[in-house]
Amino acid sequence: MLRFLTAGESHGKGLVTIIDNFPAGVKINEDFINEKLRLRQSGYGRGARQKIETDKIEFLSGVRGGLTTGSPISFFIKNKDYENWRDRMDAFKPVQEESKIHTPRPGHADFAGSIKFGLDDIRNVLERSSARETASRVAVGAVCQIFLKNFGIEFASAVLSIGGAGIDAAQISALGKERQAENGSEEKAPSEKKMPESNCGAFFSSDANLFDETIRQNIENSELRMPYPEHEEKAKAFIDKMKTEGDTAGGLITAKAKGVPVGLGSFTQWDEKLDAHISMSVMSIQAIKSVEIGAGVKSAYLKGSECHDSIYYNDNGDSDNKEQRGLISNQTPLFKVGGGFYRKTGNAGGIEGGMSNGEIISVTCAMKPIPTLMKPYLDTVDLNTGEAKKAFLERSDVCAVPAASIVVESALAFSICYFFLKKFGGDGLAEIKRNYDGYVKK
Ligand code: EPS
Repeated sequence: MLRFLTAGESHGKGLVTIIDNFPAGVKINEDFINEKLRLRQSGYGRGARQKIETDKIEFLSGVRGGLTTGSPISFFIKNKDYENWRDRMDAFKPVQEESKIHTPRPGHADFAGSIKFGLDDIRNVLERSSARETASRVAVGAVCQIFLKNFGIEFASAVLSIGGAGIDAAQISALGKERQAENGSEEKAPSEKKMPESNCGAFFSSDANLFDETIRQNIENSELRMPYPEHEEKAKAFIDKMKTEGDTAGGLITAKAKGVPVGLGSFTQWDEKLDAHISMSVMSIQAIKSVEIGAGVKSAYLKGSECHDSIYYNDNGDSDNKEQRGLISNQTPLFKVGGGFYRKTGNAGGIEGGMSNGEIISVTCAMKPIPTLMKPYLDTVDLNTGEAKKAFLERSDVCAVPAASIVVESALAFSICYFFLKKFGGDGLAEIKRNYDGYVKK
């Protein structure tokens, strides 16, 4: 079973990660991993900390001569900022009373974490609960992506909106109104607001094909990792406004996987379901508050006849559309299992009955605004005295939604890799390739 563990504090020496049960013989591309780490550090609205750090992976074990050995992979990502925190983060120096924090920030792990562990300094909680840990997860996801590339599986992610600026939320309310009108409970919504019939996204999502070259370039060139440049200005203006006001911004993120063969995950047990695993991977990312697969919440508003993705078959296997939908990878001419079968819509998000169905896997999630604010807006209480206080102010980001999109993509890659290895087994790449070929080829 593929698994990983992370350790490390935000202002400690660095992050340590162990990946266990990763197959041997996989060629590791350090540049690919470091590029993902760089992307996670970037984005409009990031704070001063990212000017200090230049995250780079340092393998400690499990990779030799550029190839994985099958032994546990461990790696280190250094915190350069540790130099500025040496005294406060030292393993043995006594913690100064006056440096201790007793006022939990609402929305952070501070409150429950301090009470749960019986800690009299919130720093012990915030250091570990910090989203700094996501650097580890991005590196894990990048290693998984490197492996899955051998089977033509690709990943993409984007930011759909920030503070409501971006993909229009009116779509869903219009659909809801239309349904109410049909039920006789409300006036009919204007017809121009009707939802598109086929929709590959969730609640607020769009049909954006993140694997389309133009969209891919747009995301790459966007400081917010947004697929449509016209949304960027409004979103940036919102971030600027939040910065001026000492406030923070959240947003919506989507991540997709293309080329995933039919049958990853299983319908046979609740904890074997691919969508359940993806949801846990994504929901466990700091500040994520919702996870949707495919049409997600929107499914509640669709009729059965509109919601489910009809099944089609094309015998010759080389239809243009099939390439687009990810049924055929560059390396595998035709997936016999799932191969000629295709859908025209993606409301299931590529998962039915907890299993991949050969379509693009699509996940959308909401990130809340970061709970560390630059102005004392939020009320809190001193944990020692019960006294009413304002939440403490600490350097942070105004918006980390673009960074989080890379983390979500990585979380998705881990879940897909987990089930891929479960299905195709094997300790080394060559063995896994044989298993895979036996399943997908004629
Ligand atoms: C974070 C607060 C900020 C972020 C940090 C997460 O750090 P600092 O307190 O040093 O300014 O920059 O994220 C990272 C360091 C990172 O690499 O993503 C928090 O409180 O969660």
